[in-house]
Amino acid sequence: MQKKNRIILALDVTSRADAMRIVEAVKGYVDAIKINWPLVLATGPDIIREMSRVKDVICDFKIADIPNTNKLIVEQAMSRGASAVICHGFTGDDSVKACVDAAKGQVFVVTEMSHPGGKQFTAPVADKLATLAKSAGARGIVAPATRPERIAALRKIIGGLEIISPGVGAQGGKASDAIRAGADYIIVGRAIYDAPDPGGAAKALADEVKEGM
Ligand code: O7M
Repeated sequence: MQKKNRIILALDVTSRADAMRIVEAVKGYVDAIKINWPLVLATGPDIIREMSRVKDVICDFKIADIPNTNKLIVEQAMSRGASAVICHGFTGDDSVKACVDAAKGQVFVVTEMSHPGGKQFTAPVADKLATLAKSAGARGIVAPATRPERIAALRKIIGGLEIISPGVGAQGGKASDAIRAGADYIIVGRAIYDAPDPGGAAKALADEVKEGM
């Protein structure tokens, strides 16, 4: 994934037409497309291949199962052209390792989640989840743009691993704050795809990211 604009588009729309329209409008301003269940369930798994022809695709299936099931899910995603996958870490090191092996290291592990409820169960164990991501050989972690101070704290634990950070815009986080705190990429959905001018919104965020650097 090219580190140019440092924006990952969260393409949480539910039709192929909307997906194509948004991607066409913003492809010059984002480095990757994150695909989650809403788009895959609405359009079918071949959307992964289709989007991978335009940009690197991160499959955000928040994989959280026993090692064998995790491996099967990751293999399906990677065989359709995904460049990376996202898994949960609370399942334990064997389950995360199964993802890492199946994705040849291209795994991001969720730590503290960005929404208010993320404070309830994920925040108290986020440091341990980050440590696990590192020891399992993951590529990076997911950390909250809604709490930039947590990005900075988690950065100290993971060293040179990558941080991708959701929560900018609709959830209240600021792109420049997340980047300044140590995020490599911000993940943005509604602030781009719900904007009247998605291309303009993505460009404005790309400009704001530069401010944070
Ligand atoms: O910008 P939004 O709020 O419209 O979308 C944010 C995206 O990031 C959406 O796809 C969420 O599923 C995802 N996300 C979070 O919002 N918070 C988290 O803590 C973790 C994720 C995520 O990407 O996990 C991998």
